[in-house]
Amino acid sequence: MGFTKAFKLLMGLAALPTLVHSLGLTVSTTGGNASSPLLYGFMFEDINHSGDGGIHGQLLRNNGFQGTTADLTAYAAVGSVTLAVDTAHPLSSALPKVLRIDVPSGTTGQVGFSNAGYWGIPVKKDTYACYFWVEGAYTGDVTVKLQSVATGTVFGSKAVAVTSVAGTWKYYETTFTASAAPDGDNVFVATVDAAKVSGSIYFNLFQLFPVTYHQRYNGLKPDIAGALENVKGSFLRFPGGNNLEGATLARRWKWNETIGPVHTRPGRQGDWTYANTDALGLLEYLYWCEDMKLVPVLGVWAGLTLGGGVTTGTALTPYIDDVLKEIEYITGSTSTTYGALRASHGRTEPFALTHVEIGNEDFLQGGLASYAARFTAFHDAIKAKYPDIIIIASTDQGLPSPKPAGMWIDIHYYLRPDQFVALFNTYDNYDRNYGIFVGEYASTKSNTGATNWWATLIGAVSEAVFMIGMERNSDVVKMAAYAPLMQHFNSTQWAPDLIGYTSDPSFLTLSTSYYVQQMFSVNRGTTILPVTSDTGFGPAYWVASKNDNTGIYYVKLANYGATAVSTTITIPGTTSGSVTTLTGPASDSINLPKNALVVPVTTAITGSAGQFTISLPAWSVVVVAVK
Ligand SMILES: *[C@@H]1O[C@H](CO)[C@@H](O)[C@H](O)[C@H]1NC(C)=O
Ligand SMILES: *[C@@H]1O[C@H](CO)[C@@H](O)[C@H](O)[C@H]1NC(C)=O
Ligand SMILES: *[C@@H]1O[C@H](CO)[C@@H](O)[C@H](O)[C@H]1NC(C)=O
Ligand SMILES: CC(=O)N[C@H]1CO[C@H](CO)[C@@H](O)[C@@H]1O
Repeated sequence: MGFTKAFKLLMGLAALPTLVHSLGLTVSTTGGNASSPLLYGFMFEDINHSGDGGIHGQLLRNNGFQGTTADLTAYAAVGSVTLAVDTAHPLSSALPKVLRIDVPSGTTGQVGFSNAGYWGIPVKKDTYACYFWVEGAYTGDVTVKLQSVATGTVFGSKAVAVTSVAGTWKYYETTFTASAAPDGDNVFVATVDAAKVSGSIYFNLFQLFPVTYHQRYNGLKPDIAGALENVKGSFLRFPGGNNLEGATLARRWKWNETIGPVHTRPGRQGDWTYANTDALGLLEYLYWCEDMKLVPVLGVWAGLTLGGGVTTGTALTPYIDDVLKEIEYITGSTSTTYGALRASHGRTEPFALTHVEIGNEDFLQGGLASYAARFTAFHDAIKAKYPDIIIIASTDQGLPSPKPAGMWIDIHYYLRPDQFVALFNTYDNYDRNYGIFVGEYASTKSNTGATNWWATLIGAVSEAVFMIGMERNSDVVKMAAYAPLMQHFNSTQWAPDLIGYTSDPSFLTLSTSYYVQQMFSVNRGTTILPVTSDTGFGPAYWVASKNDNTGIYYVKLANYGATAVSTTITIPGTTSGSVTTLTGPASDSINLPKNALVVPVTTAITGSAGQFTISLPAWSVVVVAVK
């Protein structure tokens, strides 16, 4: 950190008046600037098992033996059999490794394998869909079931009659119902009648889904998707993040290998330590956007890898062409090559695509020196074919000079609470000619610099202060997304995150920061209104807006201080509405599984002559909505 920045932070701290206990605000009912309709949304990449094992609905782990080190992770033998990863019986060129079950001659009874899922399998009262491929001579039942590890209780099962032959893979689908398990410590078990197997039987790509969000084939988990839907965000940036880039050129995210039948998707070794199945692929992301009413913000690979150097100059041409193909796959009519390919995957109607981001954090790994040229090459090629698409740079450094008109800039912040508060007015004097996308931000450390493994109340309040600053400037700040979005508590590479979960559905946990995102997103005005106040910003911060369609006025406030602030808000002509308050017992309060200390509380409020008196508790975020 340079001297100037440190000095500014100190000033930010010193300027906090700790003795202010009252605040008077008057909201103008006229004037102001239009707010960005996209302001609040989501950034997604597969990190901490947010995709595989997270929002994606498929519950079995390592089901296609993908990634660089495919082994028997998550599998165990059932009965006196041996399991192996077999490479002599490929299911497809994409999935060359399969599960072989060697059954010694003379074995009888049910034998097969169990799969422990992603640190257990969530078993609810639900209907489960199960798909699998089988090879090897076998005529008999394949019995699938969901079972408790601790007690052996079977929650649901089904016997599927199979006529399998040697040398040919056959595909089966079934559904079965299950009752709810008391916890997440469950396995999926598939068995065959040992007496009917001669030698070995092969399986691959066993898939298990609960009823999915919007009942999509290969869809999302409804509880995690539902928690996200309740934020009512406006956009989804995908597929990364670092996970777009790849450790090497060969390991980058390739759109064309995430589409089509799942057994034709090779998956890849992701950038966050684990293999990605890519069952959550390009089309699934687009359905996710459609079902949640999110504008897709497509990140495209732009030459930078995390460990294998940077591709520049004319060597980029095939990758630029590849992006044009990807955009045609998304937006093209069925008379185009890639639009027709999309139709062959079940989707004839094109999707709208309005925002494309060139790369991710291209200041990393020596990428900055070449970024201006790389950005320009992608920008110009996309604009030539799709002039209406807004092109976003992945960094505010190393940009072309002059910058192309209409481009936007993505900036990321992972900071301490005091640092977010110091950024409150950072966009007040920004160049209005280029839209800003705060594509990732989160309070990740305490003010003493300790890493947070859980989002804290003070962190969430500091994010709210920063968000108030962005909303006041949402004529230039077009979009903002907290990151990362989700974490599986049993395999986390980065914390804190907005939503956490385990295989036990009752562990779904919404962080302190989740509620700030939700409160800000669901209470959105179309016009940001001028406000006059009897005191300056700090420790209280505010922004006012009006939704011109509903007539509702919103005042969002944050108290980044240890003392309550009595606040009087005047909005001429309004009479009543609600006040929603988020606070907790202490500044470092967190939301643990089954023990959320920081949740919003909404109460009715009635004004007198357009005046409302409320309290901003110590360390709180408050939204007043009245008309
Ligand atoms: C509207 O935007 C201008 C900058 O373009 C700014 O000076 C002014 O304060 C904004 N008004 C409100 C109400 O945010
Ligand atoms: C996907 O496209 C890349 C070019 O970006 C190409 O190298 C690769 O072979 C393609 N994969 C498939 C399965 O067609
Ligand atoms: C997963 O994480 C939860 C919450 O921290 C913990 O209670 C549980 O024991 C963990 N399960 C496994 C399999 O590690
Ligand atoms: C801090 C933490 O939870 N780290 C875990 C991240 O996930 C890997 C497995 O993917 C674990 O080995 C780490 O312990």
